[in-house]
Amino acid sequence: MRAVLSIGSNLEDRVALLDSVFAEFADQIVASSPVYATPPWGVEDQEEFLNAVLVVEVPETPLQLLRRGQALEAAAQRVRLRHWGPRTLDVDIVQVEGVESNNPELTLPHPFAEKRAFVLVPWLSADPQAKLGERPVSALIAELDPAEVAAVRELGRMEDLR
Ligand code: PH2
Ligand code: MG
Ligand code: MG
Repeated sequence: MRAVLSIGSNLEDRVALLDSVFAEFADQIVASSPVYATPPWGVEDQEEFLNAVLVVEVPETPLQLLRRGQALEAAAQRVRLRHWGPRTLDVDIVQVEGVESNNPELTLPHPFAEKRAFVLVPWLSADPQAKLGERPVSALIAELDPAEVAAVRELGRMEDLR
């Protein structure tokens, strides 16, 4: 199954925490974006995030993949301070090819993906042909506030930031 993961961190050693996800999926990564510095979205009075997107090919079901991401979050000692608030590590499943889900624990595609420059900009960089459902990610980016898109700043590839 092919899945798109959005990963983020705005607490502690952000590069190392994102890198724990790159390491977990090492031989299953089909494409990956650079790491981006991104202004906090939703709840704005918190530290800047680092974000990246991984396209992975894994044997699991979507819920099993969710558990794998949650195990990484737990290993990062993630604490849930508040909704959309600061976190050591967030591993979100943006899309699983061919899958729609209304499971409250795992809605697919991710309900906010199309509004978030910090997801779409890295995703397009990882996969220039990317589509969210039927819609090209490039078209979704064109509908966002250009200032939000411009504020998503490429830092470099994970292998150069380690
Ligand atoms: N995650 C959120 C809320 N806001 N903002 C940025 N820039 N990056 C994130 O990963 C992020 C966010 C909830 O998961
Ligand atoms: Mg999230
Ligand atoms: Mg999450």
